[in-house]
Amino acid sequence: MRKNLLKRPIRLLAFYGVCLWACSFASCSEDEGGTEPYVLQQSDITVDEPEGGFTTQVDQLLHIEVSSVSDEGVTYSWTLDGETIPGGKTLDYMFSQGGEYILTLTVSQGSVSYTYTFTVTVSFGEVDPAPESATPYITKIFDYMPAVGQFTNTLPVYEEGNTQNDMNQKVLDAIGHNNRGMISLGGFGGYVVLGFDHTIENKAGLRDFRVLGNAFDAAANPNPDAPQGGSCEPGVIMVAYDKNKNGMPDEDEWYEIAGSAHEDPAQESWYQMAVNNGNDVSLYRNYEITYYRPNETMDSSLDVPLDEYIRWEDNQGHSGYKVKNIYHNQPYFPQWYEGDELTFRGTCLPQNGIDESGQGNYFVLYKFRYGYADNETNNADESSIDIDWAVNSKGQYVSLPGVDFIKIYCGVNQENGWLGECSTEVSGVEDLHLLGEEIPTRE
Ligand SMILES: [Ca+2]
Ligand SMILES: [Ca+2]
Ligand SMILES: [Ca+2]
Repeated sequence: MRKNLLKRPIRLLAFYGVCLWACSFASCSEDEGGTEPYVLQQSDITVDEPEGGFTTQVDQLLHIEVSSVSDEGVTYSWTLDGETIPGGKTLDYMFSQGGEYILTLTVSQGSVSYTYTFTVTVSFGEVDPAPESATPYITKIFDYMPAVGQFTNTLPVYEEGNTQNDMNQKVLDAIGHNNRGMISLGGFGGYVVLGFDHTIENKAGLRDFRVLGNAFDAAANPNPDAPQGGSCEPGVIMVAYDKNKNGMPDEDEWYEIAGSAHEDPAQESWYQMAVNNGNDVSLYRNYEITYYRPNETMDSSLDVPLDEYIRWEDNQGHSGYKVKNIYHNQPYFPQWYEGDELTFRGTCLPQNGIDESGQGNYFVLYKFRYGYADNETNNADESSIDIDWAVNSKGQYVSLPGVDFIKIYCGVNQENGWLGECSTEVSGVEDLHLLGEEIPTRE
């Protein structure tokens, strides 16, 4: 109590002091009985925007200063792609991802408010040249987690007690350094994250790297009019440029290669055939699937085929079971993973498998036009990728200067009878520039 009583006169004195100070330095219009109070006009606000909009680089500050006729009762606020960001009459903002952004300034005075819209293009710096010692092949495996599949725990082989690190090493032994072994990613979402001893440069007009798989064309498709297909088990490819140079792929460094179905699934030559076959031909951009660990009795059961083996649910309201087939008897759930549920996220591609025999004995997995792993034979140009096809989460091309890390995940959720689930295989990745191969990009 006593404290408050003492404080009040001091506060009042301070208040009058500020008023006296303010009136002696600023124009006190009421005292002078002169000018009208300031009213904000749209044209009173100016921002010096370069022709073509603002440009900046990732992880560098974009600095914008607003000029005004008066700031009397005026407030400034900003949004980026519709989300509020901090800032006032000056804006300092750092973008972590490349792309095009819509920046909006709102200037308000009481109930009056005006908006001003700008574009910002965020690009990347220059890439470091590859050192003399650089090899064109995979030198690091950061992570490997296959989804449920008939080759899971066998490609590579899981042995009792193996850890995640052990499995990563086995993957490197298989597909690193031009060893050209083979790993399977299992069903939808199963992935591998790999790296190199240098940055794969994005050369203009050229494809930059090739992903090796085991796709092949059908030798005896009973459907004579069918387009190219056979065993095409497309993996979606993600790429990361190590912009912060920490030698690791960080969350905000990833972009997805927009393959042909990303562009338009209906353009695939087999699209109508797949529709007629009852396939789900949608492309789901934020697909999520969860696989549930089966009980041990099922894992060890020799009573195959086991139709209700591993339950899955997705975020599109679908669910089902992965089948244990008669050819592969090991557990199909990754054995070094400790949880009871395994969730994967990504872009889910149209189902491309069709039983062309009509009796369940000749499945053809049709070929997407471009931009995926394990979708085209290894010697065909379409097994190679132009880094310029990388897009951000808004689907905008981001013009990466190069790529340090690649993630490949199985892109289709489909069971194909006796053939089993669609599962991407990977046997290597090659830097085309270090190999001296010049493959033009698509028109
Ligand atoms: Ca390129
Ligand atoms: Ca990084
Ligand atoms: Ca394959």
